[in-house]
Formats: sequence, C-alpha cells, structure tokens
Amino acid sequence: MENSTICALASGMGGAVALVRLSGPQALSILKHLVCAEREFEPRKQIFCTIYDGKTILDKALVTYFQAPHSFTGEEVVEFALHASPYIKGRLLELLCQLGAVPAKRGEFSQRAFLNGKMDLLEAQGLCDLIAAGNKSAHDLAMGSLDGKLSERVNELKQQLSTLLAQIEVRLDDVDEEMTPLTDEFIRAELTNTLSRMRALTDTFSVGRLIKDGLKVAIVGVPNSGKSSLLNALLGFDRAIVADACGTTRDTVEETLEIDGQKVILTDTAGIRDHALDPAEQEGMRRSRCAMEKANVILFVQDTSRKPSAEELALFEEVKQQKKRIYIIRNKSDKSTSIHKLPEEELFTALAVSCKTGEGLDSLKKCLIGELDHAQTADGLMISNLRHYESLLRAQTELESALLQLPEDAGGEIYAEHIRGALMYLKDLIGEVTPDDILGIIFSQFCMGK
Ligand SMILES: Nc1nc2c(ncn2[C@@H]2O[C@H](COP(=O)(O)OP(=O)(O)OP(=O)(O)O)[C@@H](O)[C@H]2O)c(=O)[nH]1
Ligand SMILES: [Mg+2]
Repeated sequence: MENSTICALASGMGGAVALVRLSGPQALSILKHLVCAEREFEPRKQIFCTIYDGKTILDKALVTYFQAPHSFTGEEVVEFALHASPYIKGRLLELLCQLGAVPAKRGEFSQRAFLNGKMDLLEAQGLCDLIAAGNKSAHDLAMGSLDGKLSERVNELKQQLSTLLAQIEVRLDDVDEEMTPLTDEFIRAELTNTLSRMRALTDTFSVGRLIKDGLKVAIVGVPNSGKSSLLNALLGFDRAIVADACGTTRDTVEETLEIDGQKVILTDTAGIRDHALDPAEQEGMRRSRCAMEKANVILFVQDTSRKPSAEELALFEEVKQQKKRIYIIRNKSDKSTSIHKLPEEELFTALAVSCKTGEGLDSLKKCLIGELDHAQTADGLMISNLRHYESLLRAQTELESALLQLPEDAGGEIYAEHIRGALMYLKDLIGEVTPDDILGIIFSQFCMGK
C-alpha cells in the first residue's frame, strides 16, 4: 500500500460538473477538514456537503466516500462532484495539497488499482483504451480487454502450459521412475494445441490495431481525376475544393469518417504529375507520396472518360510498388461507360464510381470496412496493443522453438525450459512479473486523473 494520498481532476474539459478524486490513507481525514464538521460518511453514499476554504464557502458539492478496499484503487477514496468552475476545481486541488495530498501522476490511480490487485495489466490498459475510444469498434475492443475477457483467454493459455509443465516436472523429480512417462507425442500435441490458440490471438493484432487507430486511406491519382470530389462524396459534405483546373489541391486534406461504427481516416492528396507548376505544387506532390506511404489502403482514382496518359500509367506503377491494398476507382462513370484498363489491374479490386450521381460509393464503403472485418477470433476477441502483441509473439516463439527445433524425444527438461520461457512472457502480459520501471512507463501513458 502506498503511504501518500493523491489527488487529481478526473473529468475532462467543459460540462457543468467536475470530478476531483482523492485516494490514499488520508483521504477521509482530509475530507473531514474540508467540511468543517464531525460528520459521518457512510461508504458509497453520495452526500451533499458544503466545502469550506477556511471560513468561506468554496462550493456545495456531492461527495462520495469509498472505504478501502472497496474502491477503484483499493485504497480510501473520496470523490468530489463540484460545480465545474475553473476556480473551484483549481482551489480545491490546492486545498487538498495543503492538507497533505500530492498531485497524482498520469495513470497513478490505475497503477494503484493494479498494485492492489483490483485489475490486471490487460484490464488496466483496456480501461485506458476505453477512454480514448472514439467509435463503436474501438469501444468494443477496449471493453473486451477491460471486462477481463482477454485476461481470461491469456489465463487459459497460462493454465494449459502450467499443467503441462507440472506434469513434466513431476516426472523429472521421479528418480525411481514410478510414474508412467509422458510420450513425446503427448507433449507435442499439447504444445501444438496451445500454440494454435495463441496464434489465433496474435493474428488479430494487425486488424485490432487498425480498429483502434482507424484505417488510413489515401486518395491518390493524377490531377483532375476527381480525388477531392471523392473525399467530399464519401464524407457527405464539401470538405475539399473541387474545380475544373488541374492542380486544384495543393496540400493533403485529412478527415475522419465513421462507417458502420468503424473509424476510417481519409486523406485527399494533390494530384501527381510529371512537372509541377511551382514549388508549392512540388511540395504538395511530396506530401501526396508521404500520405501514400503512411496509408493502409490506397484509392487510385482514375477518370474513366479518358484514356490513361503515360503519366497516369507511371503513377499507377509507383502506387503498385507500395505493396498495399489498392482499389482502382473508375470515377466519372456517369460520363462514360468505356473501361480503360490499367496494367495488371486484375490483381486489385476496381469499382465504377460517380461522385456526381453517387454510384458505387456504397460498394466502396463496404470494401473499406471489409478491410477491418477479418482476423477476429471466433468469440470476437482481439488484441490491439503493441506490448501485448510482442509478449504473445515471444511466448509463441518459445513454443515454436520447442516444436520445430527440438529433436524428437528431446527430453522433458528441455521442453520444460521453453514452457517456462513462454509462461514468463504470458505473466508479463498480465503484469504478474513486470518490472516496476516498465509499469511506470505503461501507466505514464494513461491520461491524468485516471
Ligand atoms: N461528371 C463528373 N465529373 C466529376 C466527377 N468527379 C469529379 N468531377 C469533376 O472533375 C473535376 C475535377 O475534380 P476534383 O475533385 O477537383 O479533382 P482532383 O482529382 O481533386 O484534382 P486535383 O486536386 O487538381 O488533383 C471537377 O470539375 C469535378 O466536378 C464525376 O464523378 N462525374
Ligand atoms: Mg483535388
């Protein structure tokens, strides 16, 4: 248990009510000081109190006391629901510090909850992601982690490996060889089973990540093909300037769109051609190429009413070099039904679209969210955090080494060594053996007051 009592504003900007949180052994005594009366605070009951600043009234607020260990942090906790004036919030925090509290560091409430066994590391990180989630899919993903489903799965994997390890170890100690030995076949079958369950989870990472951060889509093409029109049509409002002239868009224009609860980040780019008119267009084209490199998906916009120019064919080759998911957008389908094919275009999906009539836009949206559809485990569990991915991958590598590199009948001890390694990584994932400095770094990425 920590000795210090920490305080922080737990609510965000705006709104009429602000929440200040106080956690630690002195929480209740500090509260009693502020209400200037010997009153009793029944745990988990909101009480309407007058908060004093010396002899003057600072605010009339709703106060809740949570008795240790039945609180978010597992410590004594007091929460103040105040009128959200910047003065009241700031002054209350000052008073709390004068009475012995210290300002909480980022994520310190969560870190204390973790250290007091209120949640494991996966759940704590789920909580952090939940607060940051800006759309339904990211929210569902974070919830899976917060409500312990992910921890449950990792614990099952841990359990499987621990049971196997115990079976091996007990035989290693059995010097009189009274027990039936484990066959190599049995050990391998068990390891293969755990490994495939582990892989099912690691395989969800790339899509999990996209769901959390959003699918980055770059709209690329030669000038005047209708890129900005496509951005506007997908968004449903006029975000970028559209004009007849070539080279209208000079800078990249980024906008976030939600399609069926999924986050998609669209970037309209300056048309790329051989010769820029001026340095600004040159810089715009450089930025177009950057956007293309950062994107997960590229929409190559073509004006189907025109035969592709040499410049356009060269750009298509450049886009292909990116080795990304590419959709060919045959734009301006209202103007022409002729199809001018691009080299090797059968390797990609091509869609007839008209930004003018709206034709093909729904199909395009379906394709985009389809990019986020695969790679879920059967029960919808996914991982999206790089640290989780790396720990799982390391555990997986241990099992793979045991299965692929060891000769048949390698002997229990050597299997045991790999299983112990894999178990270490799984324990690190849940935070059971994670060193303090690493924990400090993880929690410092949380938001203030959490
Ligand atoms: N008929 C028709 N015209 C379109 C369509 N999409 C775009 N246009 C027209 O094509 C011209 C160029 O459109 P933009 O969206 O500005 O093209 P862009 O690719 O962004 O051009 P730059 O920014 O210069 O690279 C405008 O006159 C648009 O109205 C379409 O689907 N049908
Ligand atoms: Mg444009």
